[in-house]
Amino acid sequence: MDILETIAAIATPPGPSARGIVRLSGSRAWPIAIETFHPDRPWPAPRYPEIGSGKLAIDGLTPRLPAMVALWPAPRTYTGQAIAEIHVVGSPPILDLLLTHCLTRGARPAEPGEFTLRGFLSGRIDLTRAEAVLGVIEATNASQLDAALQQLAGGLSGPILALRDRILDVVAGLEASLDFVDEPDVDPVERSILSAGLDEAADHLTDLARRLDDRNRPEGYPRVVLVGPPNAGKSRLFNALLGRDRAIVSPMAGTTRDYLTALVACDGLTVELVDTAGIEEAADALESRAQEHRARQSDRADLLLDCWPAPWGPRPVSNRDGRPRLHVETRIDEADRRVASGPIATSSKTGEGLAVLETAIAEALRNGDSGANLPIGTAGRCRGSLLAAIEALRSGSESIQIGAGDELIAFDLRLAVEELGKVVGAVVTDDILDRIFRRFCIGK
Ligand SMILES: Nc1nc2c(ncn2[C@@H]2O[C@H](COP(=O)(O)OP(=O)(O)OP(=O)(O)O)[C@@H](O)[C@H]2O)c(=O)[nH]1
Ligand SMILES: [Mg+2]
Repeated sequence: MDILETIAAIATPPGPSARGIVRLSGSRAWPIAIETFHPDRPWPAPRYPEIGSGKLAIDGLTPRLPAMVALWPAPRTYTGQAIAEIHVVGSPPILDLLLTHCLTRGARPAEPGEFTLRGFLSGRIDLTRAEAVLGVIEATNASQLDAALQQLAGGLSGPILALRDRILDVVAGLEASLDFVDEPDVDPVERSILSAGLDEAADHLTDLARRLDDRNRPEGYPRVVLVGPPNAGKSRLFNALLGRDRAIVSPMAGTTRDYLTALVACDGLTVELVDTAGIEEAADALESRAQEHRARQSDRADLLLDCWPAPWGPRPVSNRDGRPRLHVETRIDEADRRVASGPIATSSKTGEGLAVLETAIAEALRNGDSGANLPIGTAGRCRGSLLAAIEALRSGSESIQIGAGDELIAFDLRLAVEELGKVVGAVVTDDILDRIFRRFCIGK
């Protein structure tokens, strides 16, 4: 891939739309774009970002369609190179003609993510921001979009870069003292301060890694898991929230054995709803498998819906494990009288309370640690590096405490610096580049 070649791509999504855009980046971007249209007014190539309007003038297209050309000079652009955009009516055959026109005049088709890759290679954006761009494009709900936008604004790379800088300073200090063999190693007071600092940094990163773990699911939706005793009406509630009969419902206790998942929209938030087996003592191997499934699902839940049927009377006090949960009263149409306060009261038969439940789910998830959200791609890529950095920092701190020599400490810290560098993209391997940019769409 030669990044000095001029590239072109249709930058708007496939299919007809009100407006379509062909984007070009590289030294020939401006001349090629200017050639595609007759400006309404004489238009000398500008030195500042500028937009000109006119009529499209390309081979094979007789009607003179209105077009707009926008030009941005290098280097303060998304790619760091000269960029041009041609805006026309978003008709796929016209966009194809326009792109072909650009390709016959010296541009080549852009690879997926190549615009963003150029931005990264020219130092305009760091890797976590490139991923944030991807996160914005791929966001399927408001909270994912928030996370991506926050990262785009430097949410993740800022603090890690600062931490990495501080460790680099320490390494530089240690290595400088290595050059003076006569001088003693760092004195004991300084050592204990240093060791505490490293531990603190490791704690901070551990917290970050934990939050990454929470976010690192391929599908990326918050998981809402139905739990409760057998016959509580979990499966029927699952169906009711889903709007169709997926799960088997029966008056027999222990109906659900496997767990079922489905995507459900709750108040504008897409969640993965999970139906599980009722909580009970397992009498045989099959039941104990069902309980294992249930336990694993509730361990991975972002929110538990703890179901208890209203006709059964007051709910026994359950021991709380600190997980976010909503108490849901079920089957209230069968109860003689409504429980006065507390849980959300629902009936899957009449539909009562379902809207309230949906709003409560969305609210609980939105109030959860939203600040900790990270785009999913970043989470997956960074996890290994963060764990390696944490280990290196802890080992560095230990070396200090047992009075190891400066070289050893410096070695650990260098390792931490390198791993943190991978997270923010200061140290980049081909493997990382490939993993990130392969997921982009063409034109971005
Ligand atoms: N009247 C009424 N019956 C309900 C309601 N919800 C569930 N039921 C009935 O209660 C029984 C048990 O419902 P399920 O949804 O299978 O219960 P479950 O919690 O999934 O039970 P297990 O899978 O065995 O753990 C079935 O006969 C349902 O028809 C409700 O809101 N109103
Ligand atoms: Mg069930």
